[in-house]
Amino acid sequence: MTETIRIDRHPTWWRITLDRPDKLNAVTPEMLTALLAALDAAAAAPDCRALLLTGAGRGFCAGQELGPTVMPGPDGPPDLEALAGGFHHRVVARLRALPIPVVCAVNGVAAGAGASFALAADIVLAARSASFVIAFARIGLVPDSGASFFLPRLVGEARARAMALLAEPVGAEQAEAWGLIWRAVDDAALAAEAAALCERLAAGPAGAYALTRQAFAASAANDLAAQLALEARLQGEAGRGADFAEGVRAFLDKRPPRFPPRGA
Ligand code: T3D
Repeated sequence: MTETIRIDRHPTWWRITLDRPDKLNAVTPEMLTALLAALDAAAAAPDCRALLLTGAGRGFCAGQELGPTVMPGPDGPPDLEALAGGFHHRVVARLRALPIPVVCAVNGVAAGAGASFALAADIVLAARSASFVIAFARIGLVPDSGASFFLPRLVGEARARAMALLAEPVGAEQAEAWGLIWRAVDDAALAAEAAALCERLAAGPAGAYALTRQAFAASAANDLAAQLALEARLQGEAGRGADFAEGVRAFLDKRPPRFPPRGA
């Protein structure tokens, strides 16, 4: 079987690279199956305290492969509901449910579901030459893989709707200015900056990070009262955790904290 993703296991964090560079890493069911398995493995590996998602070659990910999977067959048109639900949307849900921080290094164009995958990360860095194309309308589809969820929350309705309806590329610097991503960086610096970010996150409070992700996940649906109640519950849990004990001890000792392993 052709490898469609690469996994680099660093001592405290993993990098997953989408690896079909000749097709700008357009995704296939085979590739998304491999990606789902890699995400599960990262979630289960206690040493993996941060995850980096990036692409090989000059693109990050050109979305669904426009090929046999989405062409009409002898039985009629493709079942895109099943394709989205069975693959793309499971990836987005899994990325959001991971107990570790996710960094995305967008090394080139991120189009369609590729843009959605990037926006599902906690922290998105992009090379200055990279762009985001909400490409679905170009081929007569609707934004999916979370695009219609992430975009209005990140950049507001006006920009989200124009991005989806016009499907024009938005460059990395514009994306940063709009709040679509965390930061645009020089192309040559992207890999090193993303690695440094993962090293830093991997040295952070893993338990508190997992709870923080839970808080953000819930905030999209909660009103303020519900979110305050959730924060109180999560803070109670954090307060009983080893991260907090070490964080306070380190502060009082005037030294950097040495946070315990995941799950401690
Ligand atoms: O059920 C469901 O959920 C359905 C799935 C929906 C999710 C989606 O993602 S729908 C959106 C699918 N993606 C697209 O529509 C984007 C298609 N690609 C493009 O528009 C352009 O390639 C880009 C804007 C991304 C980049 O343009 P450019 O000029 O830099 O590169 P290029 O020359 O167009 O592409 C380079 C190669 O990659 C080329 O192959 P070749 O001719 O050199 O052999 C091109 O065909 C290939 N490629 C790019 N994107 C795809 C692709 N091949 C298959 N599928 C692609 N999506």
